[in-house]
Amino acid sequence: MTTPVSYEIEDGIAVITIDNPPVNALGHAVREGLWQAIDRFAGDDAAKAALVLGEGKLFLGGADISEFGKPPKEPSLPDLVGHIEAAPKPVICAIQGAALGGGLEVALGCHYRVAMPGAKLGLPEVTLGIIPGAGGTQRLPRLVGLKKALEIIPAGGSVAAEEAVEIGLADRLGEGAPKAAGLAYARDLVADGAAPHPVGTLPCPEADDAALEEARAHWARRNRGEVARLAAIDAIEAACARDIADGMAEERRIFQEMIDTPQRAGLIHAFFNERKTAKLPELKGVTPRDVSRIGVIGGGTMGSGIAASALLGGLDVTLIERDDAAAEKAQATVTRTLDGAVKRGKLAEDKRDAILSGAFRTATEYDALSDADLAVEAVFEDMDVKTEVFATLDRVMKPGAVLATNTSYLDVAAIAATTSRPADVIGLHFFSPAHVMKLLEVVVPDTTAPEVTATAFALAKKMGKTAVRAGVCDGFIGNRILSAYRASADRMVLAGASPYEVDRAVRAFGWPMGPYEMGDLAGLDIGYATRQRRATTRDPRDIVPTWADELYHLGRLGQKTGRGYYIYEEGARGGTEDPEVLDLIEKAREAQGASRREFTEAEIQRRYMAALVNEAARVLEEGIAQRPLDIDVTFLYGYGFPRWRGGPMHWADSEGLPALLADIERYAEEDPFFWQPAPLLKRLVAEGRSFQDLNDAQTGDAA
Ligand code: T1G
Repeated sequence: MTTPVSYEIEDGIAVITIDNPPVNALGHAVREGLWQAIDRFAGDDAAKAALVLGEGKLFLGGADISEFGKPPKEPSLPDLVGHIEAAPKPVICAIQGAALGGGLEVALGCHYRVAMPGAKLGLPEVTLGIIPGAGGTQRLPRLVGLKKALEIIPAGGSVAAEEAVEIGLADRLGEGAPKAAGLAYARDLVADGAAPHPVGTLPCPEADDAALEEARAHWARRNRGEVARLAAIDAIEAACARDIADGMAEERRIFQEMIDTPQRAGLIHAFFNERKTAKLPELKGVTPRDVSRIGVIGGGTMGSGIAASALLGGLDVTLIERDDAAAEKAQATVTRTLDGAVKRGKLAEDKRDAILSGAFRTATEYDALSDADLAVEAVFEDMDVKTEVFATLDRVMKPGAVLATNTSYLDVAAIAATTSRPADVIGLHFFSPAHVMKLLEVVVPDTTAPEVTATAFALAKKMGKTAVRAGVCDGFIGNRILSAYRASADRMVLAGASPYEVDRAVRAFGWPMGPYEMGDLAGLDIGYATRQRRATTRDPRDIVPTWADELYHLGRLGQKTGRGYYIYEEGARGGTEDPEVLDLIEKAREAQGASRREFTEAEIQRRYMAALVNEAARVLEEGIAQRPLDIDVTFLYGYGFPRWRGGPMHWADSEGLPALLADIERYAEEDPFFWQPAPLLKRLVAEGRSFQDLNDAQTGDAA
């Protein structure tokens, strides 16, 4: 097998090129090849300096994550970085695209660094539940100082090439191709008689206890429960008091601790699975249709958000509203969103102007969509309204155009059946705010053509969305499962828990907020409307949170009315508990003859998650989700499930399905209607299998 590391001499410079597609990950063969290339350079009198390059779109994508958890193979990455740093002659690297994690640590082992415009230099390790483990926590602070290192490393962040030069992380901003820029710099250094400049021997950064404590407090609050970010701060602190060898030893100790944590397993699970949702057997070899011009019907919150998200993804957008006033309102909303992107540095001003003057327009006539490749409607959630919109789209849009609905629960198959082209109809369920939330549920009726599904996934990628394939049912994957664990909360409240205890327990588990805070945020009228919609088909054995209906009738709709489950004072952060709500719930319990008991935080968490997993097993069984990983990614990207737990299905596996099933069977003794154990869960336990086994079985033959 050819080595992924080549060595050639050009004008007295040893050019060492790493070519390990797709991201030049520093797997064993690369580490071995790089080690040997440095040895060859050290003994090569024809080489006055060395230039390290990464072939392709980026320099180095970091350690090979797929090697984690496997027996390490020498040379280790920290040893390799030390080997580069110890070279007797200057080693330069030129960084294009990205130098991430171990990739940046290799660059820090080099004596000089050229950063090409557009490149990002970062240490994302904490997002994988580990810390930089090849000297990043020791060398970066020596180069850029403690404060800047505390900004970058615990955030898993990166800096652009220009900033890298400003802060001293890179020595020069390159021009043209990375190799030419690197060679030019190497020649200059040789001409100047520059000596090797080992970063590791630079003085320790000045300690600053206040900055360290501020960073610890920030990350403990912002990413509650995560350990790696705090561990990274400990490693950075070590750099302030120890020489490089001692500091590296401390970093290694902490790194090994993190490698063994369930959080590392969860975050790596998330990393690989978010890249698998688009790998569907049904799409193998299927070519998506080209989509560059889309229509959005409806300029309300969702429609404007979808339009803005598509514009930010480089698409041409025509937004249809019913009249000029509504169109102007939508125009203003989209403009405000793009202005926000400019303010946050996510969009250049001139790009915003070009979008607003060229790529975006509103219209009140559907004929404006005659050459659109795809249209997505985000009109009122009513089947008659949707049917009328689709009839018009069916009439005006060109053959081969995709007709999509953003409905969050209506039957997409039924909508498709009202058109002359059901094979071109699909569901694109965006989450609000659509220009922020990454999740997109691609809802696929049986009538949809595979290339239309492939087109939806290609559109999602263009829009920077993570798409998950969902089947047709009420609520698809996420909202259907949400309604189950939401109902488990109501059952606990009816049985004696306060909504405030439930919210606290759910937050302590790692969710961003509890179900009652979430209800107040979204508006309690939404829950009320859903209960009304389902009232005619509700099973008489089911419970009704009558207190929630009472809150609605009292006009207590949540944050938007200042009162819901909580009281929201003007300018106060969050809501305060309300004894009146507890009285109201007590009356509801009495009216339903419910007896009261205490709930511990652990039991609330367990029941909440058991309800989620039990319904998820049904969703899998029915094929609404094809793999457990699709459910994991749905909850990571659409519902704020704590990423360091990997996803609810990964959590269930780590808890053990037998214990989870035993709990559900015990709950079923008191409430057989709600706690019916899902047949798939029983089958997996009987067969000694896990949800991960289902993932492995499915993705084996994926695209
Ligand atoms: N190791 C192994 N596989 C990787 C990988 C990596 N580091 N990075 C990407 N892949 C795979 C990915 O799974 C996908 O596989 C394919 O490459 C294309 O990825 C000691 C220990 C570099 C910005 O965290 O951020 O260094 O699905 O679709 O959009 O301190 O990949 O095709 O089979 O994402 O062009 C630190 C992680 C590791 C960077 C490119 N490095 N990667 O984005 O491609 S820990 C990272 C990324 C570390 C040291 C520690 C992105 C990218 P498949 P992609 P992309």
